[in-house]
Amino acid sequence: MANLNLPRWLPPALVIALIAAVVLGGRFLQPAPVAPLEVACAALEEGCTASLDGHTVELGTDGPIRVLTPFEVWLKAPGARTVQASFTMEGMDMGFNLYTLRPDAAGVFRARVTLPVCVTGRRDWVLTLDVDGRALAVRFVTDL
Ligand SMILES: [Cu+2]
Repeated sequence: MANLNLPRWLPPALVIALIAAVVLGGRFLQPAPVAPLEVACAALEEGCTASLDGHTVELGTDGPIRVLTPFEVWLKAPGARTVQASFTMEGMDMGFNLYTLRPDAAGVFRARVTLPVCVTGRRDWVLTLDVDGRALAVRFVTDL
């Protein structure tokens, strides 16, 4: 049997390189997440409209937007199947929260949500509405 005189470190190095290639390649091949569509909404309580893939959707809230007080998030998006809402703060982990909006008798998607108190006292939030895999992001500030 021929002695290839390979350095002892070479086989493990090749294995590590192969694993790295698979991991990095897998990450690279995943579809790039589509950035959420930013919706400028001066007053969520009064409702706002946005254009999502050429369709006009309406969204808003019912009830005062306060922490620890349930209020309703609604979305009018004819033809939508799955609508979910989550709340985050820019650059801050605000814990896992995900609400599924269910259509009412009129076909308006609704969910009753409750926001936690921010430990730093911040009141600026980002509402992300996922409509069949397309995300709308709406910035808002709680009343108190
Ligand atoms: Cu916060």
